[in-house]
Amino acid sequence: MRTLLILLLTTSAVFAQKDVQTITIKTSAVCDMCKETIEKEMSFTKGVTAATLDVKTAILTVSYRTTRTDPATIRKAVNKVGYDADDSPAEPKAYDNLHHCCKKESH
Ligand SMILES: [Cu+2]
Repeated sequence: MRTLLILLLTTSAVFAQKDVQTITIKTSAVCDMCKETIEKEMSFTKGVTAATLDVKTAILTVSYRTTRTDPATIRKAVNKVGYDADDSPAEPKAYDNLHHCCKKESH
């Protein structure tokens, strides 16, 4: 009986992990402020379980629940705060509102 219970718990843990995917997205972030903006937005994005942006490479690593969201939606969320995400361009209005040091043209 006990063995069965452990087996059941182990199986559900595997299923839970299967549900989570990790992707990397190339963004147009340039500084720590961008990092903060994007990571904060990711923390509010439905289905995202973890997000880290590497400022040096501008690569955002996102873990998300496949049952709740998808890469296209995550890229859109990045675009919404003013940054490019892979081939998906930043929303012009959001980009205009970025701090001048966060604009890719200033670098
Ligand atoms: Cu910035």
